[in-house]
Amino acid sequence: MPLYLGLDSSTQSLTAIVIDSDSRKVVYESSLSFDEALPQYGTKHGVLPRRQPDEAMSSPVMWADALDLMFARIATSGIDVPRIAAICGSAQQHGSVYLNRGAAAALGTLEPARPLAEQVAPMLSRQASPIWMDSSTGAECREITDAAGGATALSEHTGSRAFERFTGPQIRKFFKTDPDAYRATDRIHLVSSFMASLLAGAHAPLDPGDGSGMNLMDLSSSGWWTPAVEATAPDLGGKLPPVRPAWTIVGALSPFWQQRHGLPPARVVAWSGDNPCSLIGTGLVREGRVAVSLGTSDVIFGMMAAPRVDITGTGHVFGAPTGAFMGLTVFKNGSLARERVRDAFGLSWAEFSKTLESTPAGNNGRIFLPWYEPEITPPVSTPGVHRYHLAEDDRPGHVRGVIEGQMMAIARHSRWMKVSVDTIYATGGASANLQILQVMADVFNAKVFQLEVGNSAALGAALRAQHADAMAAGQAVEWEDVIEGLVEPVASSRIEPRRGAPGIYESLMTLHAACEAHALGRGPDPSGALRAFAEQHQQA
Ligand code: ADP
Ligand code: XUL
Repeated sequence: MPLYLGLDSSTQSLTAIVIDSDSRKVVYESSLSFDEALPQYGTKHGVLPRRQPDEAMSSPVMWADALDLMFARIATSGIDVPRIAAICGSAQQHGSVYLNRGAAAALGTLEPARPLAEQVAPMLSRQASPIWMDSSTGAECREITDAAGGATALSEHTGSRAFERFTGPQIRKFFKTDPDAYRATDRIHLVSSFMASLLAGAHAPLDPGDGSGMNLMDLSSSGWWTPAVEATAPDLGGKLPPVRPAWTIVGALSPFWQQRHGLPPARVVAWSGDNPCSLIGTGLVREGRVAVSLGTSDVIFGMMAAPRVDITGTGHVFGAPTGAFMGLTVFKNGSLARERVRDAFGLSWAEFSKTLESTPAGNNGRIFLPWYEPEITPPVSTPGVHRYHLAEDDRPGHVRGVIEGQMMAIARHSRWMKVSVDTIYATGGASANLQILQVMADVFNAKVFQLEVGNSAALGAALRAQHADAMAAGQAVEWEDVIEGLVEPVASSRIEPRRGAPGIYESLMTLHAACEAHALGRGPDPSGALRAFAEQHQQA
């Protein structure tokens, strides 16, 4: 009766989920917020105080500290800890951790009597880690694109054109701004492989899912793509971890964890990114359906049997933990933008939801573009919110406007994935909000379900631990069997599009596209057309 532990080191928190593989139940779930549980690091929403508005850094020592705290909780949780057979993890994607030459030995000789954090700090050649919210590498993106043969070549090989948050451009910026520290770096990990290394007590490999968020990996071979590696920084090849299949066993849980927290020598499975893990945790192991994750970022993703790269340059193709591929499109102004609107009008989530419920589909032609931060999709480097036909003090107009604006952007900018969406699985913190999901159903003209286990990334990691454990034992294993019983949609949460609403959004989406074009300086002001739309659709 083995237990499997899945961890999710996300932007704002660390979550653990333990599943029982026989009863198909979650037997333990716990989450700790970095800002609240570890205030000494001074993060806000998991991000260190910003030196520049377009930079976003976090602390690898804090992530290690959180892991130490979480294992202490698990050890005293009352679950039958010796039954934990394998551990796998999920991490925010793209973030990079820079380790020095002493790290390899230090990882293997961690002292159980001392906290992990103080033993990790000396391993680093760079104290802070740039994370996915960073958008400061525009110059490096252009340099890499040119040197690697252009945007199309980069997309075709790595699955994405150059993106500011991707690890390659971030590594190049580090090399340019601090060449000595770059030279002193022996190994560059992603957050995922760094955390796996801490568990196994040795440098861990990357999996293709997280590896494809770097602008460095060749999708078809899951190996490093030499033109991109050479375009990024000198001697980079020797500093990158190897890429191995997602079900690779990295090692056993190291003596540090066994002695410090009384844990068994469980198998440690290669970690992956939160989106690849969520693909499993939402049960999308076949092509067709999509999931929308409303976390710190909003992400729409689905499985792809073969890589269909986005020629418009909006989305990404990543490796999937099944060995196939996944398509995804990422929006930076997700939960934090919703919070900005909620807070600007002094609302609770309950009041926010009530306002959403009492306002009409189409918002009487009021459109709000919530680019509080530089946006990933569409690319917006200078942040700023844009209001069309919307007064600054219009509370209901902003509440509905932010949600409709986000949902229409998600729907329009994911068309490149060529999935005809009839069912959406909603996950992430804001998927608890049924009124937000109603707007999603109306805009997409699709049924929306919540999932029984809301943290799909941590659940996906636990399911991946089970899969890899079976593979390591030489058992034939089907993904459908691995996910059985644990990725069920909550039947009572089924949300249908409301009559008449999808038609309204069909016409409003053209105007939403026109607002985006205008805000980005590429088209005329569509306010007149919005007034005409309002007259046609005016509701109380
Ligand atoms: P991540 O995994 O990216 O760190 P989560 O998926 O845990 O983030 O989501 C956290 C976010 O969920 C919070 O920032 C908060 O804005 C949002 N959230 C939580 N409850 C609600 C709610 N009832 N309505 C809308 N948003 C919510
Ligand atoms: C994916 C992305 C985010 C992060 C943080 O490309 O940037 O979804 O993984 O969750």
